[in-house]
Amino acid sequence: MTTRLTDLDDLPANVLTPRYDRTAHGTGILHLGLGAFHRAHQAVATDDALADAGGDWRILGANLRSRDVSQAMGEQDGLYTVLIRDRQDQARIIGAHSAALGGDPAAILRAACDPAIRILSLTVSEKAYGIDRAAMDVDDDHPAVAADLQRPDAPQGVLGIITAALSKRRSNGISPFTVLSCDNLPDNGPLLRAGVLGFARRTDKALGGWIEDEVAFPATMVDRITPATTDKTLQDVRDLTGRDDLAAVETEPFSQWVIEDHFPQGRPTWEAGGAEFVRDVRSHEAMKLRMLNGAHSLIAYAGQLLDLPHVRDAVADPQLAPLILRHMQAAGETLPRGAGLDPDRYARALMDRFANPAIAHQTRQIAMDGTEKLPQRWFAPTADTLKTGGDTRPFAFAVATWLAWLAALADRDETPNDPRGPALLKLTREAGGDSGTLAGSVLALPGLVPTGVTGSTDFMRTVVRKLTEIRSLGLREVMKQEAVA
Ligand code: CS2
Repeated sequence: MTTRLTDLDDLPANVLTPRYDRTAHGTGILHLGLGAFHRAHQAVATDDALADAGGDWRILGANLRSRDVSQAMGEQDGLYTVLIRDRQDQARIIGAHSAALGGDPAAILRAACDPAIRILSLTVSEKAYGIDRAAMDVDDDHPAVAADLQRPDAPQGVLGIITAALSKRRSNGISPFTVLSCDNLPDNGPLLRAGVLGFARRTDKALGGWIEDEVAFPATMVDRITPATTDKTLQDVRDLTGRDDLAAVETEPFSQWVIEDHFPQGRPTWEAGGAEFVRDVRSHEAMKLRMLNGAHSLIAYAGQLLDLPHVRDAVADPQLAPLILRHMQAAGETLPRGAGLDPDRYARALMDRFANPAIAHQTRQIAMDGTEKLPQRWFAPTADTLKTGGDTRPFAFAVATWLAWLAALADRDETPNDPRGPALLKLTREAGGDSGTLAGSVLALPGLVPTGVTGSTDFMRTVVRKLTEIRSLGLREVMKQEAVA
């Protein structure tokens, strides 16, 4: 029987372990969203920073609802393995977490009021924020926001907890923490700031003013492909480390973190883990969201329609691969010039990363939450392309794959895994087989597509034509035509 990972004693020599004395460092970060991505990304950079320059920067990891990971990490003294998938897998044990909380919002709020916490970072996924992005304000209809506005002193959601903690710190004369969103949202810092300010102003006007003056919300671009942990991850970790690890994650070798350098309460030396500190992350973020994530979403829906389970299968498909590249190029055209970006080189690097044979990244996983992801991945670059009179066909094709996937799910009576899933299913059913109605109604969902895009008859016509063709001829046939178009 294998023993559980609970300490760093007698691990095989080729397993990397923390290069610092864990007990010598206090906790300075509260992280919300203890998912695989956080464990494979920010926590690794923090582990490097602790080894590099020390400091009281260990992480208290927290999940708002689920208890599984926090329990597993609790049983493992906060330790877990990152399995870096490459030609040869490498196991690295991360020691950056001092403790983990799960499913206990009151305990999370208490922790957030602790003066030792100087950074509150987040990877909670796009849908958890509850921010109306068009209005740059809190979304009063978001379930967690609505509940927390009723009971602001017993918050359950992201905005409620951050605001309540800042309020307590203010009344107790404690400096605020820096709020660091690490989710794939455009302008994630300013966006979260707008959400917190909106929430605070609804409960306490003076608090809103204080947050506006005192609290930093640096923006970030985060990147590391991190497929969901599977039984194979756990088995491979067991084989490499000789330990059972219920919090193990697997990821690719590449990692990138670009951060706006605005941390009034200090920060770890994350540059030791490869982070780049810049004055403005927006161009990096646009490149990543539109090219990597944009192509990912195309791969997800096309892959689901073509029965390609993994990203690597999609880039190995001779008809789909050129369309993925075409999509990246079209997205690249929308990026600011003179910002030092090299979209062509980035596209080639992405194709290599996507092809990594050791990474089994499921198209099904990426297909989730389309209504939350597609505005920044597809619709913003479409709007920009329309403004400059560029070629929007790659985006229209991508949108048609999404709609065709929704139609395929409706045929099987399946609700899409999306916060607006029930509405999407209803609209798809109501449209019956009519592609025009389907495109018209889904793309008119509030806040999804800029009016400049839905208002373009040319773009909408192309979407409807592609959708009709995909439904009548099948995506494979349409891809052949697209390749020569
Ligand atoms: C993916 C991202 O699931 C998805 O939507 O596009 O999680 C992607 O793998 C990461 O952003 C890569 O950094």
